[in-house]
Amino acid sequence: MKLEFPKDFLWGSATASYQVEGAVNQDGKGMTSWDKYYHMPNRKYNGDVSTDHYNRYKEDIKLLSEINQKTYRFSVSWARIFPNGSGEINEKGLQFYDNLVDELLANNIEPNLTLYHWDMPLALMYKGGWLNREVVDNFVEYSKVLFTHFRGRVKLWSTINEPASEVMGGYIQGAHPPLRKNYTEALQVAHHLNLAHAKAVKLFNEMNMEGEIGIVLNPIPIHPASNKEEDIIAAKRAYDFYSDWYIAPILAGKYPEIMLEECQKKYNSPKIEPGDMEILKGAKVDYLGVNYYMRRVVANNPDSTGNIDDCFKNVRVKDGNYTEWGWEIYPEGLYELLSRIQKDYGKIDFYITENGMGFYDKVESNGQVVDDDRLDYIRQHIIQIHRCLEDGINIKGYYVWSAIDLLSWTNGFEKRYGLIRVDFDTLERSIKKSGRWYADFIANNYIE
Ligand code: BGP
Repeated sequence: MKLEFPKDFLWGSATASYQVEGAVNQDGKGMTSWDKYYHMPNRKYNGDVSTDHYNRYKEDIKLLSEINQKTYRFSVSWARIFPNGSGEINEKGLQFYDNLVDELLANNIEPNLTLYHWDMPLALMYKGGWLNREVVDNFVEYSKVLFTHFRGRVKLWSTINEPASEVMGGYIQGAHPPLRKNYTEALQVAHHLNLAHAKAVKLFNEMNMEGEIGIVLNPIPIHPASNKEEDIIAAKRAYDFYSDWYIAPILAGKYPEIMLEECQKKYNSPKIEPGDMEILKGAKVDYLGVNYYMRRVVANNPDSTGNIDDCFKNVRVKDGNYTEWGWEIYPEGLYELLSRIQKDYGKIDFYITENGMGFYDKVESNGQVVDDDRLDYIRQHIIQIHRCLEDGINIKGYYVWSAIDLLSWTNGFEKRYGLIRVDFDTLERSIKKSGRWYADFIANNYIE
């Protein structure tokens, strides 16, 4: 059967500043939280050079054009614009993104700019990072500079990438900077991220910016491990914790009630100041960006310590299809997730802002990467997008993670995602089989 897609559907791919740019000390950039983190003892890799996209962006955009990308999602490094997080602007930093955006436009590739993809200026992290409410205003100041500068040239804007990961990684698991494990802080950080997002959206609207603004979330569809009531309850709580805690404030200006009550009782957090919920309610997004990688299957955890994310545990599915990194390949989850969001909150436009799978790529003797698994992963998810569209779920674009091989936050350079391969010894680029396949698919705009 031939599955056709709307003519104006935006097919593309994504990266993020710290993961591709390298050039960490070039042209006046300030230090970021990740620069500091990767230079702590016993770190095996860092983003000092990465793909050196900062100096090779022209070559990269040429390759993106060769594989027919209609859009490219990237993030701006806040510390390139404000080396100290706020105050004086670094013109050379702005110049880099000027060049990048102009080069994309010259190649007919629609830029999708994410304001914040985790690389917080170190100066702000020393002030307390997202735990400090003042940083919300610093974010708005930074957003204003970019809105003003790119008005008319950038039409697709995302405020923040995956607040959930920032909260979980940085403040619950202690695996990302600032390496905290504290629920009270985590919940407060989540609230501040929502405020920062909402205030930036408000500013965007007040400035009568052309185009669309949204946020990028990573909600996860959750399945109970069995039909037992305790597992069904566990799945519900897991969905609140991983997904709805972040969706509800964006789409409805509220927090899921049961979880909010529990958190305020247990952790005395988040502290919500008068007027905050009105700010969240007033920030209507033009779209919801969804990063989708996998589902979770959870069971009740009988050994729970009583913490909010401890009453359920992840379960590996028998006969499930897992990658080398233990991520379950479950394309139907994308359809299930978007259907659920639309059912809960009504009709909204979506972009799939990230979707892809990390593998140890094998390079053939002729230098080619024949990544049939990745190709199939992308294909299966595109089929689910078609299913959504047929069902009245309005997805306007899709971004493969990632455009080019890059640094994986906790897996370094071994876990590859790119449509374009990078040899990290020589920094040479080459298009993988998945990239060629995606290019043909985009040219045809249908799957058979
Ligand atoms: C998302 C992030 C991306 C990217 C991706 C893959 O959560 O937004 O930046 O890293 O996950 O994750 P990983 O590199 O850990 O496999």
